[in-house]
Amino acid sequence: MELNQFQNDGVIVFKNLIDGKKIEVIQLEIAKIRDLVMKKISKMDRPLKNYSDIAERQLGRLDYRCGFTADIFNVIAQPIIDIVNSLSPHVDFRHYWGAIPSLASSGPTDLHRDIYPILNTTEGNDLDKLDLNLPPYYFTVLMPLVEITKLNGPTEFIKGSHKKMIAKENTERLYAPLLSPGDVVIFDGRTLHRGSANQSQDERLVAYITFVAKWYHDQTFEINDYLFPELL
Ligand SMILES: O=C(O)CCC(=O)C(=O)O
Repeated sequence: MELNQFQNDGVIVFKNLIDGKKIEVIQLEIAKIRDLVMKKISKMDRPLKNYSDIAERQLGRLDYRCGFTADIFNVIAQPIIDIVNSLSPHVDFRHYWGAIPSLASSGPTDLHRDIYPILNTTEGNDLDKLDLNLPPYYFTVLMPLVEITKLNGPTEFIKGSHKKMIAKENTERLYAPLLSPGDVVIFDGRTLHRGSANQSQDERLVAYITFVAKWYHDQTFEINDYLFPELL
């Protein structure tokens, strides 16, 4: 059932997958990382340029991938690793953690896929047949650490777009699940999605795990320019 839904939509929500105690522990751990990050970047030019361990997609929409070393991150990842393996049993994955806080009043991101076309034969968000014929080889797993409401900016998805070479934003209905801490969203990296604007007065904090096939060249770490080498 879950497998069917995921294959059709390219995105699936698991309600209450992580218990409240564990959520509290990662909230505390990420707050420690956040303090270090905010202290350092408050003295820098913004939006930040792209580093291997931190990016600012636009002013106030950060993405950091450093400091996730506490054991709780392994504990929480384990059941998710099992789900990912069941969704794509023929692919061998590695994974890494990150967090995407969008600060109060930050704008939306562009609609995008998390993967690039393997053969580099298409432009923009378009994919080639080859990209669609592969089994899922890239998953993004979102874990909200605050309530996600219409106001603070749910992630919006075009269901089924992971199976389309060309998917036009304005012809499709966007799916924007409202979520609570403990819920988990898993989507195929080919699924078109975007972060919507945070129109609230509070930070919208979402942790994530990226799962990539071991053969996939993830360009995230290619830059080899770390702002927080001490958190590696
Ligand atoms: O911030 C969001 O809701 C979107 C996150 C996103 O675009 C991504 O994980 O690639």
